Amino acid sequence: MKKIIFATGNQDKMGEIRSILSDWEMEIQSMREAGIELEIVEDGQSFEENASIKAKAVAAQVQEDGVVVLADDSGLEIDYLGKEPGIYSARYLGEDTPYKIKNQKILERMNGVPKEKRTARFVCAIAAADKNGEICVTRGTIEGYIGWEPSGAHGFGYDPIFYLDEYGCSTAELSPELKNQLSHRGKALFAMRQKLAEMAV
Ligand code: ITT
Repeated sequence: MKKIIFATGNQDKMGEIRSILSDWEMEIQSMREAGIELEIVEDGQSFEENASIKAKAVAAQVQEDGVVVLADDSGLEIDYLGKEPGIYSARYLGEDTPYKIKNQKILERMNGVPKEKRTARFVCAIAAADKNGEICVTRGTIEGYIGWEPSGAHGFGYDPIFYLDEYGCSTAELSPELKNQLSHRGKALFAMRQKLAEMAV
């Protein structure tokens, strides 16, 4: 393997991915940097399926040998809401709706719900593919709960309302370095690096 292309159009994710993989001596390009523009229909029924759909769609556009395409499909599962928004996290209330509004709506739906029923987790599936198809998929999760108000300015998306018991704050209040060490994305990418090394890809 001589290069990784990341099949994401989400700049916040891409920033975290670059930082998580910063010690890897490997060329890492975003889809846009690789000159690939694609509208991908994410119609899978799980994080793993959607990650695989994205990785395979982009890998099918790559001609060069030695290139592995990785894709991240992630989201927030809230137990009290039947695991919503789950795989629909980006589309919840509409793709272009600001997260301030999405987060407010979730807090409203959780109004009056006691702490023990506010459990939630971020999930991240990372899929790897090359031009011959899927290579493997990994998953990482981080357990937490939905707080009572948004807090913190780091991170993105649902970070301001997702709190960690061990730290007593939201993941938007953690330093980016600490979030990346603990996060669903950090864990899934770590597992993916190990798998690719074991498989000698
Ligand atoms: P790509 O498909 O182009 O990668 P996307 O934003 O559409 O970008 P997903 O379908 O995987 O990506 O949706 C992930 C959503 O889950 C993301 O937009 C956030 O709303 C949420 N999410 C995932 N990881 C998160 C994190 O670390 N912090 C906060 N929210 C997160």
